Amino acid sequence: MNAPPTRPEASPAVRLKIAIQKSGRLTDSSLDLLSRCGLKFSRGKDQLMCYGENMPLDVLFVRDDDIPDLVQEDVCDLGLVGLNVVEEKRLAFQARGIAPLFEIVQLLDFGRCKLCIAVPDGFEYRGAASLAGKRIATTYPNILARFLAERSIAAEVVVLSGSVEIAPRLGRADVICDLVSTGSTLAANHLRQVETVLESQAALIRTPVPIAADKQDWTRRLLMRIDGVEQVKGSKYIMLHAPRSALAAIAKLLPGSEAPTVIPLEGRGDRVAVHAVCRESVFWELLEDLKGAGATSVLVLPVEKMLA
Ligand code: PRT
Ligand code: ZN
Repeated sequence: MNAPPTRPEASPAVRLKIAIQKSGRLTDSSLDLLSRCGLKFSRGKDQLMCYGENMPLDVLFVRDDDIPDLVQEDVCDLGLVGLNVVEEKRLAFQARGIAPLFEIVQLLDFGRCKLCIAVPDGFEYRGAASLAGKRIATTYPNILARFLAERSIAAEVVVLSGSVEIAPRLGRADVICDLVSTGSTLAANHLRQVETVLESQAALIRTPVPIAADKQDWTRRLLMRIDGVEQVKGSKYIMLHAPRSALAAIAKLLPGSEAPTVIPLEGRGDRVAVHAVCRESVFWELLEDLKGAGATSVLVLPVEKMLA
């Protein structure tokens, strides 16, 4: 059992608040990101808020749809949420004449999916014009309305709160507009994807209102750490030995690396050690190519943190 949370010294007013999804597809990756930023906190099972033990940062666990509103209302300074939710909320606020008070700081490397239009097997689809006059079920009415308006298509948007994929079978809609990742839900419901309305992934959002002066230092530090964690995702540190004459060929092979570090090897004037951070995946084929170019003792290590 987790120990009860203790509130660290800073007063509530100077503690940063970040909202993340309580329980869902974004939860584990959001918690992983925060812990890789160095945050330590204990989370009870049904707790809605956890106090950071080593930073003046508190985490609010909420439904993902509420995250932009919490930033809008200044309850939270930051949030981790899907672009699909951010965009839908932004358009909804705009439609009501309210200025959205949340902005994207950076996209994050998780929660990837697409908001797609899918039609039942057998539906004759000849481009977006085929949607004219149809009933389209979705939980994203504002994003869908923008897609239709941009193409001057008049269709009926049927707003559902869930189980969108069964709407055509129930006779509630002709086609659907829903999130897709692997596509297996569409296939299981005899639907096929015909349009991508929005490409989505998780995003870090913040209020555009200047954050209180006494919170700014930690905001800056946290945003820098999040950026540092995101930058090293997938990055590898490669170390190898090589003949000096093969350096140019080896540098060319190292994917997405900045100028590698070259270190002379003691007592071996003709050979050097090469160290490089590669920002792309490192496959076995690359190691074989490096070996072919003259490299030996090739080591590939994960990169845990990086501060540019
Ligand atoms: O309770 P709460 O409101 O917080 O959760 P939720 O049910 O609204 O959200 P959740 O946990 O399902 O998704 C949270 C976020 O994850 C979404 O807003 C997206 O940004 C992102 N995401 C990534 C997805 C998917 N992939 C996804 N596949 N969200 C939903 N789905 C659903 C989709 O709606 C469909 O029902 O998964 C099904 C399709 O999946 P595939 O793999 O069969 O294509
Ligand atoms: Zn939700």
